[in-house]
Amino acid sequence: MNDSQLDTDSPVEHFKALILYKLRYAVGKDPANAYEHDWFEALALATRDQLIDHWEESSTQVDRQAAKRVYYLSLEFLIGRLLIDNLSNLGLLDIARQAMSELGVELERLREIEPDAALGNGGLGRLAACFMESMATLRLAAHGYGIRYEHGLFRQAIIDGWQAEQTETWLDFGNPWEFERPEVAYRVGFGGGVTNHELDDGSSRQVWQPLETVRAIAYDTPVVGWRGAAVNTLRLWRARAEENLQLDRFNAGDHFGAVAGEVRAESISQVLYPADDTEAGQELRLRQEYFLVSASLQDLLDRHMRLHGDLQSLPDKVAIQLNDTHPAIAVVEMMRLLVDEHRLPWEQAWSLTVASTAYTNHTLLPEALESWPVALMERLLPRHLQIIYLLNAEHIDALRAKDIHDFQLLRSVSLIEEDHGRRVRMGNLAFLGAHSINGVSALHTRLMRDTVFRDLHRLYPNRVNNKTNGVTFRRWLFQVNPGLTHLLVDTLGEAVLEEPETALAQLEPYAERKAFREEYALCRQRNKEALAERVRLLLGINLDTSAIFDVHVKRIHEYKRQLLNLLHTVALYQAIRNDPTTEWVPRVKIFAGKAAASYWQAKLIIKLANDISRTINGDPTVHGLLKLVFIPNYNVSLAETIIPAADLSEQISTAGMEASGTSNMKFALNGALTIGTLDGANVEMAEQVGEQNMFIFGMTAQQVEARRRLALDMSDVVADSERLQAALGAIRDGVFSPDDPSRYVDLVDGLLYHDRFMVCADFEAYWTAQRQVDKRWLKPNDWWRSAVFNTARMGWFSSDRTISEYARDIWQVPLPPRTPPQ
Ligand code: DL6
Repeated sequence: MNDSQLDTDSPVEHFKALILYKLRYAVGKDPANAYEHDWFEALALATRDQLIDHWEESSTQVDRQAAKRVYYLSLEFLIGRLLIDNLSNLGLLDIARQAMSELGVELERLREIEPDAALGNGGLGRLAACFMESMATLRLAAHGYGIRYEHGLFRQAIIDGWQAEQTETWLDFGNPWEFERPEVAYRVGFGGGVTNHELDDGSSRQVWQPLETVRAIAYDTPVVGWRGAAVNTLRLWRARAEENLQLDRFNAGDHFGAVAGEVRAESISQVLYPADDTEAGQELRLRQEYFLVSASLQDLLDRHMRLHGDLQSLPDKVAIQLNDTHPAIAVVEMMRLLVDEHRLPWEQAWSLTVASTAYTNHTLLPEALESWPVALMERLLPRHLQIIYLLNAEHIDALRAKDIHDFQLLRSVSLIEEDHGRRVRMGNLAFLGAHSINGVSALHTRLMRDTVFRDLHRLYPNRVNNKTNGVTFRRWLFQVNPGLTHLLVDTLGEAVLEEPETALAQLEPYAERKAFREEYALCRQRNKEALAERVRLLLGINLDTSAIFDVHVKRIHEYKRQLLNLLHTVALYQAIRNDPTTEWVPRVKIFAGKAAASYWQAKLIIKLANDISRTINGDPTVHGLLKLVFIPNYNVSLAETIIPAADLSEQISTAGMEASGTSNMKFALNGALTIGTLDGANVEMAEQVGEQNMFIFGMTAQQVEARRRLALDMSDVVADSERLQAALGAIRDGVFSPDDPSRYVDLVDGLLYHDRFMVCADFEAYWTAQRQVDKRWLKPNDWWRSAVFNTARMGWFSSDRTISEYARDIWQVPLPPRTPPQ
C-alpha cells in the first residue's frame, strides 16, 4: 500500500486502514469473514510494521557509532503477551482501541486471544524479559539470545486437586511478532572426537570432528522501549536437522527411520526445561545449553568481525551477560572459537574471554547449582572437556604458584567435583571465566560471598558485586493497573510515565490525604472486582471483595513456604470454628503456581491447598469469613490480573533462600502490603518503605543457619504451640483428605522431625504478624496510608535502575541521555 492510500490526517483512520490492509493482504480475509484471531493477527502485524523503521535505525545507529553491544544469554525469556506491551510503548494504545472499536472489535477481546509466550519458568525468565524492555527504553544496544521453544512451560490443569501437566502450544496459530531468518543459520556440533594435527611450524592444533551437527536458525523479535526510544532484538534459535528427510531410507520403506535424525535434532528446541530426572533428559538439557551458546557466540563474533575486523577489541565492543549458569559453557565455547577457529594464542583468548563475560547468579540452593557428569560432557562435548581440564590445570597451578596449597581450598575452587562421581561445576566455571559475578539482592550477594563462592571470592575479591533486581513499570504498573496509573498521572503529572523512579516519590505526602487515599482504594477495589469476576468464570467460586485478598502466587517450592501459609489457613479456620462469635476479619486466601513436573512434594502441596479449599469453602461456619482458592495455570497474564488486586502480598520464604524475588516488588508497587521475612529483596524493600509499612516476621538468615546447626527436629517448637499442634494434627489425621486419610502423614512428619525450611519454627511469628494485618485492615486510614507509601517508595525497584547499574559497573557502556517524549 502506498502512502497516498493512507493519506489521512486522523491517526485512527490511518491505523484502521493499516489493519484492514493487513487483514486482507497478510491474513487473507475480509472483515465480514474474519474471526477474532484474524483481527488479532492483522492488528499485531500492523503494530509490528510501526516498529520496523525504528528497528532498522536503532541498529544502523549502533553500527555507525561502533558502539558496544550487550548480549544477554538466557535459556529463559518469560515474555508473556506482547500486543499491549508494543502498542503501549509505541504510544498507540488509545489509537488502536479506537480503531478496533470502529471496526466493531473490542481490543480487550483481542488481548485475551494472544497466547502467553511462556519461554521461562518463573522469576529468572521474567527478569530477562523486563531487562530486554528496560534496555530498549534506556537506548542501550542489546541483543537477547535464547531458544525458540516449540512448547513453553506446561499448562497446569488441576484434576481432582492434583496438578496435571499439559502441553503448551503457543505457536499453534503462528507468531506474528517474529521474523524467521533462514539465512542466519549456524552449525552446532555434538559428540565425535578430537584429533591432534601437527602444523608446519612445529606447533599443533586440536581439531574437533563432531559426530552430529544441528543447524540453529534465527527468529528475531523486535523489542521496543517506552515511547519507541529504541528497538532491540530478541533472537531465538530453532534447531533444525542438517538433512530434513533421508530420502534414500524413506524410499526404501523405512519411513520412520528416514525422519529420526530430524526428530533428534529438532528435539533440542521442542520443550522448555525437559524433565532431567532421567539420563536422556539431562543430556537433552546440556544439548540445549550448548546449542544456545554456540549459535549465539558464532553470531556475535561474526557481527563483531564484520563491524570491527579484529578480535582485540572484543571486550570494548561486546559485553556478554550469562543469565545464571545455564549458558556457562559459553566460557569454554568462546575459548574454542578463539583458539581453534580464529587461531588466537591461548592466553590472549582467555583474557579476551574473561574481559567480555559476566555472570549473574540467581540461586544458592545446592540442588539448583548446575554440574554435569564428566562422562556426559566427554561424550557430548569432548573438545570442551579438554579445554575445561586445561583451564582447571592452569587455575590450580596458578594458585600453587602463589603458595596456596590448602587441599580443601583447592578442592573447593576446582572446576571438577570429585566427591559424588566426577562432575563439571558450572558455577565455578562461570566464576572463573567472568570478570563480574553478581548476585540479585544485597543479602543474596552477601551470602554468595560467604557460602557458595566463599573460596573463589577470597581468591578474586573484586569480582563479586550486587545488582538488586527490578521490574519494568511499563508493564507492571501502567499496563496492569491503568486505573491507578491514571490517578497517579492526574496527581503527579506526566512525569510518572517518563521517570517513575523519581516521580513516584512525590506521592508520599498524598498518603496523608484522606480524599486521595479513598480514590486510591477505589481503584484497587475495581481491580479486586475484576479478579473476582475472573475467578467466578474460571472456578465458579464467588469471592467477597470486601475481604482481605491475601495472595500467595509464585512457583510452588518448599523454601517459598506455601505450607506455612496453608498451616496459617488451617489454624485460622480452626480458630473461627472454635469461636465463631469473635469479630473475625474476612479473608480470601488466593494461591497460584506451578510445581516442577518431577517435584513430588510440591505437587502434594498443591493437592493439600485444594483439599483445604474444598473443606473450608464448603463449611457454613466460616462462610463469609474465610475462603481459599487455588487458581490453576499461573502465568504472566494471570499475574497481570492478580497482582493489582492483592491487598496482602505473601513473601514468606525461609530467610536466606530466596535470592531476590521480583513479584514482591510488583505487588508493593501496586499497593499491596507485604507480609514477609527478611529475605532476598524484601530486606531492601523494608529499607525503602519502612518496616512500619510492611509486616516483617520470622527468623533472619543467620538465625536459620544457627537453628539448622542445632536441629531440624521441631518437636520442641510444636510442643510449645497448641495452635500449631492442632493444625498439624488435623492435616495429619485426614480432616482435609477423608478419601485418603493418610495422604499427609509423611508431609506432617517431615515438618515435625526434619523441618529444613523452618516452617514450624516460624509459625508463631507468622501467626502474630497475620493478626497485625487484621488490626491494620480494621483501620482503613492506616492501611491505605501504608499502601500509598508502598507505591511511593518503589521507584528504586525499577529495572531501569538495575540496568543502569549493570551498564555502569559491569558492561561499562555509557547510557545515552533520556530523550523527552516527542
Ligand atoms: O533473579 C531472578 C529470580 C529471583 O528473583 C528469585 O529469587 C530466584 O529464585 C530466581 N532464581 C531462579 C534460579 N533457578 N535456577 N537455577 O530461578 O531468580
